[in-house]
Amino acid sequence: MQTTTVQTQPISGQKPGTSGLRKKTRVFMQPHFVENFVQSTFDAVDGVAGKTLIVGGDGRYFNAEAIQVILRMAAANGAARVITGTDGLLSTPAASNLIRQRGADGGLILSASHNPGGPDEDFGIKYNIANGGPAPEAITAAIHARTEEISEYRIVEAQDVDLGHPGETSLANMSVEVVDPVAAYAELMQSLFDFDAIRGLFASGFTMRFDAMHAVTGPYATAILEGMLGAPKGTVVNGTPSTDFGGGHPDPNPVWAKTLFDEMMSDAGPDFGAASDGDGDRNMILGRNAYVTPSDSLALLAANAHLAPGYAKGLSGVARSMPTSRAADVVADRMGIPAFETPTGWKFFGNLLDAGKATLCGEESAGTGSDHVREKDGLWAVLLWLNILAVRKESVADILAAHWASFGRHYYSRHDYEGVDAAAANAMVADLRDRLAGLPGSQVAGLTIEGADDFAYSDPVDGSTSTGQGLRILFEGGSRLVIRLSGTGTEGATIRVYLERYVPGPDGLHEDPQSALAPIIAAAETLAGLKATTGRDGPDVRT
Ligand code: G16
Repeated sequence: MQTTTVQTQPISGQKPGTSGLRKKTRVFMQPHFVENFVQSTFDAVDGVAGKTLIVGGDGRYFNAEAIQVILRMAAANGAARVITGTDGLLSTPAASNLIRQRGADGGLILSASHNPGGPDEDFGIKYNIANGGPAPEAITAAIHARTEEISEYRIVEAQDVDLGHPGETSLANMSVEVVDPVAAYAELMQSLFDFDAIRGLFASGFTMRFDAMHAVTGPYATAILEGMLGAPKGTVVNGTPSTDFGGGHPDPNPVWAKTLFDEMMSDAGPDFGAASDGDGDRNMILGRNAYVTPSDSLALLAANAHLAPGYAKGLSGVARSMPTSRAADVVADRMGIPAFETPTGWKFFGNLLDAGKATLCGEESAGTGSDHVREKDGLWAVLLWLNILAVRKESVADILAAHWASFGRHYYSRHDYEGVDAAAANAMVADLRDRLAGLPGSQVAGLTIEGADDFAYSDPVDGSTSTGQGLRILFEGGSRLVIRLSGTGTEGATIRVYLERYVPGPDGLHEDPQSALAPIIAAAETLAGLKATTGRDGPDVRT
């Protein structure tokens, strides 16, 4: 088998964002695009000679072709072994687990997460390090630097490797191992949760709907919920992964999982509802007539995790991304454990988890996870909720109400303005940033501003710093407004406006969130001029 060294030139626009490199699929399909990025990644981690890599993706359009390229390049660069799932499928948390469990040196995950898939939609590649987590900024910066100077890549000339069945083959001198994508992950879940108790819950007639959104969690959810836990057939819907996610937008929120949401908001709905995203790391949690915001879910899981065997000894700490509501901080404070506030991006949790400083992590963007892997994990969150429901034997709505009564409620919503002209969005953020220092003490929309800054983070483990992570405006009484630009969009800019209002209770805990947040929404408009910048009357998506 012949190894070819192909001459190439740098291709602009290969800078990884919040979570790896995400672009339109057709951009990835350009000649040399995948090859340049993969070779740059290999070069940035001192090569892959003799190393073991995990490679897998969420099955979206171009996944199969990109994996074959990666296999041929890994072989040409001297990798010893690549492990992948059947048909190249691996959910992001399952890939993280395999990296850790198999002692791999790293992995490449092919996904654009919750973004739609297809030839005219989105694709992505992300490198994860040996702890199973997304590469930290130092490595993504090195990858980017390498993409700007690359002059050649190595690839073997070979037929496609058959990835259709578990087993082992070789490609040049490299072993290619295909594994059942679900088995090791299901075993890990069984080690964390009381499967007998959850089986008992389903046996008692408890009903659930899991919307896999035609994405990668379908096989995982079907095997675990229906196969191992005895949930009735049909509990999992849209469970067969398709390359374009059934033409949908695999983002588990009330907008994109509307069918599930509407079913759960009716008196005839099941007891429990959940959904996961394209690559299986995000989740949405619902009860009958109850929507649990991701921020509330993190707080609630932190307060109740000890009910699951894997967390019975308690939590070392809780971490959340800065824009995530501070509901988890209130729980951590009551529990006497530390609460960490990191920039947006799961990669910032890695050091805290490795150092044992945090056990649970979560983000407003529908991600929750723990130290069992180094990615957020959609199905894990669903199983922890099921374990809690099996022990507490209360409805989701009652558990939520009891939580607010005990800790107070952080009303929360995120308003997204998508596909905005990037120059206009950047100018708006720059202008507000320039005015931050003068804001404290002033009044806006009837609220008094207590503090304002551009969030910067200093990692307590390795001392690395990250600046410019989002504009924070804190109001008297515990309300908050955060504005930042998304790092995962593929077209123009997405402005994210995060709105939070704390009500300690006992009164005012059951208002409509958009009404409860009206003063903060008005303050955002006055401070940032969103209508003028976007030319729109309101956000495109409210979650
Ligand atoms: C990624 C990151 C998350 C982040 C989210 C949104 O999630 O892993 O940490 O919260 O993007 O980021 P942004 O606000 O910059 O768009 P995923 O599920 O897309 O991999």
